[in-house]
Amino acid sequence: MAFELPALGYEYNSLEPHIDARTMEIHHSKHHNAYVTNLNNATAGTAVETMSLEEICKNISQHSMAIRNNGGGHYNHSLFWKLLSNAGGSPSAALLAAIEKDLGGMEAFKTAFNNAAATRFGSGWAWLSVNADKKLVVSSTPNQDNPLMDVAEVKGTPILGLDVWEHAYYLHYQNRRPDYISAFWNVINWNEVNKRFEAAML
Ligand code: MN3
Repeated sequence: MAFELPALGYEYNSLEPHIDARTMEIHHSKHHNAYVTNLNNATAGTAVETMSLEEICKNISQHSMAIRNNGGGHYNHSLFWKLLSNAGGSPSAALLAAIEKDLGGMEAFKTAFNNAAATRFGSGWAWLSVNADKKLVVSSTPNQDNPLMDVAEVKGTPILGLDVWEHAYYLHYQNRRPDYISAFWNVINWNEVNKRFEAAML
């Protein structure tokens, strides 16, 4: 069973002006699509092609670099599209309480997350995850790694992530990654984050 490019669930222009339609179109139909194609090529005819992306990530150190990069890329982008919305929303009371307890409040969390996103050298991601102790942690990963991977410095179940590869923002923001990071806060699908937080706390 081959891996497939998921539909976005909204229009390419839905997130404007924060993330422009052209960037969304290229990011989804070209970049994400290439990760899916390359993952299928790397896993065809092997046991890996029937595994879930979560399973693959969990033992990523046992897989090839092609599977790490493209499996990570497929997992990360499939999650990222769901975390974006023009519908607004806000963190649930339970999530806010955990942010207060584990990260020192919403402002401290935003500062830590923005800092993780801004200081990731080269390409990568910023994350908010629930770790094995059911605590919220902010981290960043290089390339297409993520906190599910056994190679991640900070491990956990990601509930929010931001792609800081240049392909995610360069057409509209050029070198202004911090502007893209602040715009991201306007298009977070908090209902999805809340749902993932609840599931990760079970
Ligand atoms: Mn990307």
